[in-house]
Amino acid sequence: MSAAAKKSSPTTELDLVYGLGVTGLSVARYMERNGIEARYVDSRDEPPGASELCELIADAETVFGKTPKKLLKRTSRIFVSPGIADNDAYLKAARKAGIEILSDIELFVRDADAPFVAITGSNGKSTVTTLLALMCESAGVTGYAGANLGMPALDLLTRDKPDFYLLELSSFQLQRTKNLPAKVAVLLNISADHLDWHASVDEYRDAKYRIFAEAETAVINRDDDAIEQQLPEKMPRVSFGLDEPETDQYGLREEDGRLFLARGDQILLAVDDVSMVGAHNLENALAALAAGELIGLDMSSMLQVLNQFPGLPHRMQSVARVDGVDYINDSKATNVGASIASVRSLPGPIILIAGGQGKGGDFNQLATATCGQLRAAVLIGDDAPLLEAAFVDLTPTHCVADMQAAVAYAKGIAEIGDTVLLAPACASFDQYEGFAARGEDFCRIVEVL
Ligand code: UMA
Ligand code: ADP
Repeated sequence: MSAAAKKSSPTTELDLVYGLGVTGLSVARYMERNGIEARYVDSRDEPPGASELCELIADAETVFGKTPKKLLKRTSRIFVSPGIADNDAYLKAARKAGIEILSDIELFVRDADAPFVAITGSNGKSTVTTLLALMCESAGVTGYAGANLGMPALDLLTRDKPDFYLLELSSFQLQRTKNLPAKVAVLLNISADHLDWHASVDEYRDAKYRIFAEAETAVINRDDDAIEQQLPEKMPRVSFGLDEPETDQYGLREEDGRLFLARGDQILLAVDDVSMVGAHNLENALAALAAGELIGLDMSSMLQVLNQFPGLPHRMQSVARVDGVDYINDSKATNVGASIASVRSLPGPIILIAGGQGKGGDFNQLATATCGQLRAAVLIGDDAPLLEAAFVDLTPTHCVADMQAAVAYAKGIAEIGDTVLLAPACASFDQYEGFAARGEDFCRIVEVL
């Protein structure tokens, strides 16, 4: 499309905002608020934020549909959106030209006027970030949640100063953020994901570990020894896990035949009284308690949240029971690790609906870990053939055209007491706008049953 030089002189060196989605627009608002002139580039002809940018900065200099290298000669810094992978040719050229490449999170950190908690992990980030926000509210503390979840980080800065910012951070955002002095850094778990963006699993893990680089304190998962090894030696830490906790750690304790969330030997709340479903959500609950304690939230307010919060939509969401069969929407299970956790948190037999874009995930791992519990795997989307190859020798497997056909097939083979579980282990973008649209489609189809 157009390459419009409307404002600056052709030789002026300016900042360049690369990507005009949710993040790029939040950077544009930041630039506008701070009177910083920038150019806006997006490789798409019609990027989602184009018209909003036009309303925001009427004479913004924009280049859409191409990424002109000659513009780099007149660029001081690039603010790049997280969805653009590091091996992008334009970014490579910028790096070669010695241009500073920054994330919106780097800008946020420079301007943040209150301490922040940073939360990452392959799975459970949104749940833990939301739990912490609710716990803050329950304890009468102001905590603004955002970044990879909900409001982009830079927009949080336009609100009144809070007690804490609560940032959900993706590996993409972490990889491009040099300074991250979090008051509390939470690393929930690591299982392979986003191998269509990251060069290797090691690079993905390293991006996650960056969360600790400058943190004051850490919350870590005891199940993953590699995580603890990455912590700077003297960094105070609190661990969580589903085993019995030692003093000052979070875990589960059995008393009189009942299982409880516990801190050291202190019993906190019966597992039966936690509203969220699934063992993985107990880990999330324990991690949120640990982080909440480190920012000074009072325990009873936090436990009240765990007792009441049923979980976010599209995460282990009970949709209906039809003819003695439960239907569960876990559309947000977008990688192999999440899908395994999802299947393991249910008693079975399960009819698993999976498929979409696999992002380089290891479906053999999924097929092996779940085969004992599955009545069948019903597969949809672009990578259904890859899933089929992994499942076919272990579990009855059936490929169908779409969600409608998947639910119909699952209903046809389900027996009383079964669960039909949507936990796709894949991104949804081949068939839907996102995981929420996929989950809503599943719910709508099930409700018609
Ligand atoms: N794109 C282009 N050309 C461009 C710019 C972007 O093709 O010039 C493509 C990207 O390759 C990508 C898509 O556009 O496929 C969106 O990328 P983006 O960086 O513009 O995305 P934003 O709209 O800014 O949204 C991002 C996060 N998305 C990603 O990291 C892919 C959102 O997380 C986040 O909420 C938002 O910033 C605000 O911080 C979504 C997500 O899927 C929920 N995150 C991944 C996840 O959770 O697994 C990491
Ligand atoms: P994220 O923001 O990291 O994607 P969510 O809280 O949205 O995490 O949960 C996404 C999915 O990940 C859930 O639907 C569930 O299948 C799985 N999941 C959630 N928490 C965990 C956990 N602690 N360990 C493993 N899998 C999890």
